[in-house]
This record gives sequence, structure tokens and C-alpha cells, in this order.
Amino acid sequence: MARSGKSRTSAAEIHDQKLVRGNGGELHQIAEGDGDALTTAQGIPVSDDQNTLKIGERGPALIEDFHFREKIFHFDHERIPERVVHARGYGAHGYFETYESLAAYTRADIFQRAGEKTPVFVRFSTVAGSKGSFDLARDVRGFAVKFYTKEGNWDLVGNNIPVFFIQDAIKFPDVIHSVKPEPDRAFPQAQSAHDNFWDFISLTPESMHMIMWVMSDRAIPRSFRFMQGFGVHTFRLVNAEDESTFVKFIWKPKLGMQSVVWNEAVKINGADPDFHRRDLWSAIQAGDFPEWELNLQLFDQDFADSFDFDVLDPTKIIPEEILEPVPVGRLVLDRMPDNFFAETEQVAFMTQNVPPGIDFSNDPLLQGRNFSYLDTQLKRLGSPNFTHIPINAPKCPFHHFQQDGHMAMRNPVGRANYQPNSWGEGPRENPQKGFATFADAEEGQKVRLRPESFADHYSQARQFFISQTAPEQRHIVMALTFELSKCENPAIRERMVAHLLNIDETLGAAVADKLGIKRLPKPADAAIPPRDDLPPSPALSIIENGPESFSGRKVGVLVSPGADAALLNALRVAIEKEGAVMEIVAPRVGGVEAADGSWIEGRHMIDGGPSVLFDAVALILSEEGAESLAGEAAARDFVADAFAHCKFIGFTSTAAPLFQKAGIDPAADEGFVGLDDPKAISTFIESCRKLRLWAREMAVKL
Ligand code: HDE
Repeated sequence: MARSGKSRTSAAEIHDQKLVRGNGGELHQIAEGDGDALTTAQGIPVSDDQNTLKIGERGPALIEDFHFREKIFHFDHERIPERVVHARGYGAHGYFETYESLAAYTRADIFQRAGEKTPVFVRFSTVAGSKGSFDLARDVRGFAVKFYTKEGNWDLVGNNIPVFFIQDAIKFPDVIHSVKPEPDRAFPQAQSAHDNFWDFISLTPESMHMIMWVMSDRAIPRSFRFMQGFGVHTFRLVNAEDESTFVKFIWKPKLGMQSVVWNEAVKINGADPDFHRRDLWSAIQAGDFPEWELNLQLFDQDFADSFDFDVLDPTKIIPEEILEPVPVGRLVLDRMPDNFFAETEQVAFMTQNVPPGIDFSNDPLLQGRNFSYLDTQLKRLGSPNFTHIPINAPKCPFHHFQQDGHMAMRNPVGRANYQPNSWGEGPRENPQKGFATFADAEEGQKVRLRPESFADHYSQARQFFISQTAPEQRHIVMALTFELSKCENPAIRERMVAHLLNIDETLGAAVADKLGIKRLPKPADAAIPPRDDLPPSPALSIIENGPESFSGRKVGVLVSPGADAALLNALRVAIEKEGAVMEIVAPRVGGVEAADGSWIEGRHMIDGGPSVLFDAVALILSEEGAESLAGEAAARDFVADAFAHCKFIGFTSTAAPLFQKAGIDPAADEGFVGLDDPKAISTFIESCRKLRLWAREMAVKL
């Protein structure tokens, strides 16, 4: 209710009458119970938050206006430096539940008791793009987990890819500089498809295994919920008897893995740049809590000595077929942060955060990271007291003598701020319970040398490639072709093809052909000859390991006025029974009137709900509705894209005019499921469990 607001109404009257002044100076009544008195950060009540202090109504502003000065000052300082890598991310709270005691392997408190629940915060991210970039960049995804254990915070700062570009941390600035926007022109954003990146990569053979992964579908995941996660490095577990076991950490999503296709990714970035955020947010808000199982690959020195590659080399995996991962607990994400900045932006992950019972290996990348992460937190959060920020503080008791510094929230009380002291005050070190580094024997000369055992750069890249299904191999060829086509310098393209020939001849030849390279270069010189005897590892394929379920996925149903409401309802019931979600796309977001006179609410209007946002689609249209939609480009794209992206399409035969105008034949393949008979709904759901009809791909030539 607006009242004619004259500045003559006194502040006291405004307060007493529970009024609030709008931007134009007008007064509005506020609801009962609303509005504690607005104050400055110093707690001083504010009388007017709409007008700066001036001399006269039209006069100059006064510097004496401390409320204005404080408000603008604070606003001007709202940003902190974004992460130099992994700037764009999204986090959630949850818990980790231990299945069985792992006391035989580790004394880490988190693994001692079956059923123990430990609070966690997880942040997923892309690597290259800045904070405001889009979600579906072709990129590695960060998968960083902070466990608030009873013996301090353990951060498992991993990725969705189990290997890395480089073998030594000293090369990190180089690989990151090369992928970031080129420094003279400041583009491209969040993309590896440019000369600098491929220039660096083509000069860095150790990155070839990683390149296979980032050119595969792993780099364009459908959802954070459908990705694996990896600790990458070899770590150690240390038990109460000080015995060490090597370990690799692997997260496996309960809903199975799934990726999108590149043409789809490009369109999603336009239709919904926050696609991955929204997906996690919506799932958690709907109570569909995503879950992963933590798996361990445990091994001893004998295994390490007998393995084909060096377990300290972060460009190598240990195939699951050689060393079976053992599930040891589950991670459930069940709560979004209250505030993005306070939690997701300020969370500070550090590889060096390990509790007693978990320790490092000599992986040179891990050793370098252990230096970098502390350093970066000081830069970003601006104070050595970043552990005072609630998201970073341990949830177990902690006691130390660190004090003062910028923004100190907690200082030790009492007289003694050192130890040993004879005042009987303060904490003491504890040789029994405290973190003790595994006492591995080390000796050697101080050298800058890459071990010989890190020299094979191609064999596992080849193993990855031959472990992929035919569509997945095609995607790798297409991704490499796309990326290298964006390089202006032909020499870079040829250098890359020379490496690909060492990985797999058919791969190198296919990419060369698609790039129009007439004469194949000779294969790159390899430090040691690539092996071709490593068998395929089926665990490396996404498609081979499909979930056989449509749970957690989404169907977009295009409706028109006169649609069959009973069919729509039956479809919704079946989709929800599968654990999936149905969203209605209508000509207008307000919805449409069904044939039986009932009202169908829309969730998206057709331009705002393209089929790239869904895992499968259905068309429930009246004949006139289909005729009318056939005249709309957005509706034709809806169908044509769903077809091109190999999605399953349910339809009523009345949709024929739309198919026809979109140039699509619903008899083309078994990806189309007629829904005129509601009994066919179960066939549609069964098809959807396959997620995509890859057999169609050759026909649509994506
Ligand atoms: Fe990171 N990395 N990294 N990294 N990394 C950072 O720390 C670094 C590496 C990873 O959601 C930074 O807080 C070096 C591998 C994730 O907040 C920085 C090296 C893996 C995140 C840093 C690596 C990762 C980061 C930037 C080479 C997978 C985001 C901001 C030796 C196992 C965590 C920050 C979050 C973030 C350094 C390589 C994962 C600069 C020097 C390998 C998931 O400290």
C-alpha cells in the first residue's frame, strides 16, 4: 500500500507506524513482524536508507554521511580474488558413512567404526573458466571433499579424471597459462580449443593420457551427480602399528555415469549456463540426494614394484581389472549452503589437510600441491585466520597457540600463549594421538630429474582409447578434430597428429583426415617405445557401465492445447515411479487447456525449454497443436535436436505435422516410441533406461 510520501514524515513516525520508504521516497506499510531496525555495521540504527545526506534537496552530498560511506565502502570490497583455477564451482553439504572398520589399514578415526557418519562439504568445479563462465565447458571437473572428522579436517581434493596433464608440479603454471585466455587478446574463455593450449600440449608428451580423457565424454558430464571422482595420486594409509598401505581413492556415483554430446553441450551453455548448478540444486531441494561410494584400491610395495608403471606417476592409473576397488563408505549430499559466498566461495581445500592415519606418497605433483594450497588460501581469503571462517573450521575440538593477525575471531585466553609453560595452561603435544608422518627411509642426491620410470607417455593413453565403445571413440576423434580445427597454426595440428599416431594409428589417421591433413606426419619420437600389449579395461568406458536405470534423469514433455491429460498423467506417474522427473514445455508458460477441459501447467515456454535440457522427450499434442507448433522454429528445434542427440522420443501420432516440418521420420529407428496406447509408456521408460540410442549416431552424423 503506497502512501504519498513526503520527506516531511519524520523518522520517528515512520518507525512507529511501521512504514518503509521506497526508492522514490514514497511510504509503504510493512507487514507485522517484518523488519528489525536497519543498522550500520557498527549497530547504529539507520533512519533513511534511500537518500544520501545533502545540503538542501538538490544540493551537494556530504562526506559526513557515515552510513552512505560505510555502505558503499563495503559494497566496493565485496569481491575476493576468484580461484586461479577451479574458479567456477558449486558446493553442497552432506555426510560420509563408513561401511566397516578399516582399522587393519588405517588409524584414521573416520574409518574406525561401521555406520559412523562424518559431516562433509563438497565443491564441484570446472578448471579453466572464470567464475562467471558456463557449466558445460569441455574441461576437467573438480571433485573436492572436506571431511570434518573427529581428528581434524581431511580434504580429498580430487577431479573427475584419474590422471593429470603433467608429472611435476613445477609445470602447473605453464599448463594453466596455456589453457587460460591468451594474454594479449583475452580470449577464448573456458575453452581449450585454441593455439596456446595445443601448442603446449603438443610439446608435452606426458600429457597424452590426460588428453584422451579430456577429449572423451568424461569432460562434458550431464550432471555432477553422474560423475566419478578420483584422488588421482597414490596416498598412504597408516595403521596403529605404523604399517603403511598405498591407496588410490575413487568415488563412484550411485546413479551411474552419463555425459552429453558436444553439440548438445554447446547449446546447453546458451540455454542454461548454470545447467550443472541448477541440476544439483533441484535434486537436493527435491529430496533426491545424490550419492557416491568411496572405493579404495589398496596395495603394498610388492604390488607397486610389480606394476607396469610407477605408482608415483600421476599420469597413470591402476586399471580396476588389475586391482579391484573396494567400497568402504558412501557420500550423501543432502543440503545446499545457506549462502553461496560464505560457504562455496570461501571454502578452502588443501591437499595437506590429512588426519592421523592418512599420509602422502612421493608423487611429485602431490608434493607440489601440498605447498600450493596453503599459499593460495592466504591470497584469496586475505588472512592466515581463514580457518576461523565457519566453513573451514574443524568441527572437532581444537587448541593451539596461534594468535592475532587480520580478522582474528578466536584468540587464546589466559596468560600462556606458548608451550612448554609452567602455568599449567593450554594444550600439549600428544605423541600417541598426534599426526605422525610415516617414517619412510629416503636417501639420494639433490637433483632435478624426471625418473626413468615416468617415461612411457603413450601406452596407457592407447589403453584408454581401445577401452572405449565405438561411439565413445568417435566422440574422441570429433573432439580432437574440433579442438585442433580452432588452432590457427597448422604446425600445432600436425604435431598433435604425430602424437596421436603413437597412441593409436586409426585415431591419428582419422583426426588427420578430418582436419584435411594430406600427408600423415611421422609418429612423434617417443622416450620409450609405446606398448601395444595392454588389454582394454572395460571399466574405463561410460557407455559399457551404464546405470540401466532412468533414475535421477529428466523428461521434457511438449504439450499443446487439446493434449490428452489422462495420457500425460499416466506418463508422469511412470516417470516418477522410475525416480525421474517430468517437466512440461508448453507454447506459453502459463500452460494449456487439455482436451478434457483440465488445465496443464507449463514449466517452460517452448523457447525457454529446448530439448537439450532433458534426457528424453515426449510429444503429447493435439493435431491442431502439432500443426501450429510446426510453424515455430523453437518447436522444430526441440524435436530435431532430441533426434540428433540420440534421445528417446515418445509421441502421440497426432504429432505427425511437427515431425514432418522438422524433417524427422518417427519410423526411422527404435528410439521413437508411440504413446497412443498408454500401455506403451512402460516401453518408453524401458528405452529411456539406455539413456541414448547410440546406434542412431551414424545416421545423424553429429
Ligand atoms: Fe589443484 N589447485 N593444483 N589440482 N585443485 C587449486 O587451490 C594446484 C591438481 C583441484 O573447489 C588451487 O584453492 C597445483 C590436481 C581442485 O576449491 C591451487 C597443482 C588435482 C581444486 C591449486 C594442482 C587438482 C583445485 C586454486 C599441480 C586433482 C578446487 C584455488 C601440482 C587431483 C578446489 C585453490 C575447490 C584448486 C594448485 C593440480 C584438483 C592454486 C600447484 C592433480 C578440485 O592451490
